[in-house]
Amino acid sequence: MRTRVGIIGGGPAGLLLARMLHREGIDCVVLEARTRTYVERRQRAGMLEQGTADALRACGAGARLDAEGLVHHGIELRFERGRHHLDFPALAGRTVTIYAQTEIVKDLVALQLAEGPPLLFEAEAYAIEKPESDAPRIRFRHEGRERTLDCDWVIGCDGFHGIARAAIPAALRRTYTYDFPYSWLGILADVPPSCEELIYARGADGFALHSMRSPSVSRLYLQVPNGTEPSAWPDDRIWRTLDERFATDDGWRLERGPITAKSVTPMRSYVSEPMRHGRLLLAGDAAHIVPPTGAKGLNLAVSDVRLLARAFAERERTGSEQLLDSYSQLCLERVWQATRFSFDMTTMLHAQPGGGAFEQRLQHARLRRIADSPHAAAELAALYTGLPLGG
Ligand code: RFL
Ligand code: PHB
Repeated sequence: MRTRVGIIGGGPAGLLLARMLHREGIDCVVLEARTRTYVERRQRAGMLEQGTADALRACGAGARLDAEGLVHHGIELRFERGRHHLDFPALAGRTVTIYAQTEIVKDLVALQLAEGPPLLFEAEAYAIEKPESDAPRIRFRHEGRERTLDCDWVIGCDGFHGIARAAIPAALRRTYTYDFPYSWLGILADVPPSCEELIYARGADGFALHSMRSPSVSRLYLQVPNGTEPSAWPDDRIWRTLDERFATDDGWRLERGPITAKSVTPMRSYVSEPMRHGRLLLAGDAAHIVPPTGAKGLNLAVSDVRLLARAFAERERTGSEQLLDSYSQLCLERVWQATRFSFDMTTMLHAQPGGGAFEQRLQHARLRRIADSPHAAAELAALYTGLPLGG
């Protein structure tokens, strides 16, 4: 097999890039290790920056997003039993949209299977050869056979556990990692959300987040210790802990319903530099991970591929590789801003295990500053709703 751009990974980054390249008339192929059912069911992100929603619309994947996505004008910060609303249009001139990553993946898969370019499921890449040459090659397994895909360019959109990052020689790579000393227990529940906007709560003994998937499905998260097994959290314990962490003095109530999914996610920051080696470029979780408190992971993946698609389109039209040459640097500037923001949100809202009264007073001072100062609130709103693309 041969193509111009070989894309490893059919998550949101790989699928959106394929769609954007296809619309520019640039030939590409997507290899996805898992089945279609698996990638369409993987429960993950839900909060889209305006730029992310606009990018999906611009490539023809906006119909269901516009019909079913929930436009949010702010978030609520909850601490010391009080509620503080942040008004995003007033503070940052932008809104955000709640639309599940599973739905984005379904929309992009359906478009790609209907209109191309080729998307192979159960096609696992196991080697990238000669990335520094003009003719890199991907080796992969598909339908019990070992096959090759010859490319002009290889894009690693294969997530944190993929193979692409390791195809950059270790001597040329720098990685930066921070593991937070807590995890999130996430649930889906068949109950209408108890709020109109997302609630980020610093409860007395830890963090809780109230998000949603639709007018009838709630998505909730709880801070739990690292190494927690979901089975240690029967439904009743989850609801009781959520009640405690969201408790206010004005009698707000969390509605309960049947829990349909439960999983634990560790909280990690990770950045691998550079994001390009010869004709291999990385995008999304393959190059960087942020803790979900800032809701930035999917949005960063989409920003990467928007820049990539723009760079390939420029090369196609003018022959210039200037944007491709600055791709890694442009992405990493944004990635570090998001890493910093996600770190600040995470450390401001979670209980530090073994943390003393001093740390807790500092957290409350940070939260209080955001609640009281329009400048501090505007800074949070600008970063949460998304920085402009640049480039
Ligand atoms: P993905 O989604 O991991 O997709 C990578 C794909 O590559 C495939 N693959 C391979 N294919 C072929 N050959 C190989 N050798 C391969 N190795 C791997 C995999 O099967 C997979 O299909 O990465 P991508 O596309 O970069 O997308 C990144 C996002 O998925 C991720 O950043 C977000 O989900 C993070 N995230 C959130 N981001 C947000 O912007 N807003 C949020 O509200 C938000 N909430 C979250 C989140 C992540 C969470 N978890 C579970 C980590 C909430 C949670 C709980
Ligand atoms: C989600 O809806 O899954 C979600 C929303 C906001 C976050 C993290 C996760 O910060």
